[in-house]
Amino acid sequence: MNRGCLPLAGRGLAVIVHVWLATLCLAVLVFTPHSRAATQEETNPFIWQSLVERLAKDGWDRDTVNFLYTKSGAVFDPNIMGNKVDALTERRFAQRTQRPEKQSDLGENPSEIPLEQSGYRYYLKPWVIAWAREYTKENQALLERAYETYGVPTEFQVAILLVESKLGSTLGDRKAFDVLSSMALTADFSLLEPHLESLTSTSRREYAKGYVAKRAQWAYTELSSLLKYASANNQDPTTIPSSIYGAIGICQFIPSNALRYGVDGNGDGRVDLFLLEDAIPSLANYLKQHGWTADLTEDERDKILFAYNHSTTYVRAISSIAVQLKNLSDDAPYSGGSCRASGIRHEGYPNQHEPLSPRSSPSGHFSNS
Ligand SMILES: [Ca+2]
Repeated sequence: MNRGCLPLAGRGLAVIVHVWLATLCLAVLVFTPHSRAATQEETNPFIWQSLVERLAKDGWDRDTVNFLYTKSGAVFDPNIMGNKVDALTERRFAQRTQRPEKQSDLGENPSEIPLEQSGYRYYLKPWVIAWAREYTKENQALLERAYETYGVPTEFQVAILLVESKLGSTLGDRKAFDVLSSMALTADFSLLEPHLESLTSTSRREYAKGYVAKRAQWAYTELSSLLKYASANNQDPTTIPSSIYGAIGICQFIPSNALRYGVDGNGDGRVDLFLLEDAIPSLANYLKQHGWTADLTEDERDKILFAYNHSTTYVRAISSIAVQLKNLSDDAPYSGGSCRASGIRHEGYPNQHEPLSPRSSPSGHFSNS
């Protein structure tokens, strides 16, 4: 962590907090709140204390961070991590106990699942492709500019935006601050353990505990990045919408990648990944920084797409969508190199999306890590 920039980031947040305080006071005067049933976590004002202390130790202003949790009303949701841990633990130990003769019945490599039968089939429907083509035309100037600057063909830009956020129409129904805080808090395994259903043996518990330790650390790093991102862009970090695992914006970046690859495309001094003018060049910049060039082989291109999202089915889907967009564009001036839908490979590369596991669905999945 670059602690050198934290005090500045902290001051930026402090300024925002003063504005929030004024707004909050006004809200209290205007609204008469009605009581409602509160969860145990909501009634425990100290549930976030360990996170507050940890962030303060890493250079954030304690009062500011404390206020963020109070003001946001963030509720600890153990199920974000818990559901994933239960699923992974069950899968891990089911595999270990699987009889050899049964393994051949499992359908094997998920990369071989036809796209039409995969969770990506929606994106291959003719009307969705047509929609993406219209979107391409409507945003031709932005897409072409990103192509000229970063070398990523427009059909790949649009294919990724389509799958990541349905061209910006679905940006997640969670809040990144709440999601990442909840996951980071599970560094204290005792807070998560009562919510887990898969810990039926000592070995399962040890496996789950080890996994949670790594992912909680990942979430803490992303939470810190979210605070930096919000501070740098004068945003309220507690209100930024996200996927269930904290990916933000039209291109669904995890916060550390928003910091690393985000581009101020419209020159207003901020990186706003919910704004197309910034999201498109940020996406193209990410791909270029991961090696995208004009003369990529199919394998090289697939490896870069796989980094964006650790799913070989995702890579095939993106390639297939790009092919169809490219074919539709042949009757009009249109950038982009050749592309062919490919089979899959490349297991095990680091993911620009978050590394929890293969995504369970095409949307709201794990983002770049
Ligand atoms: Ca901007």
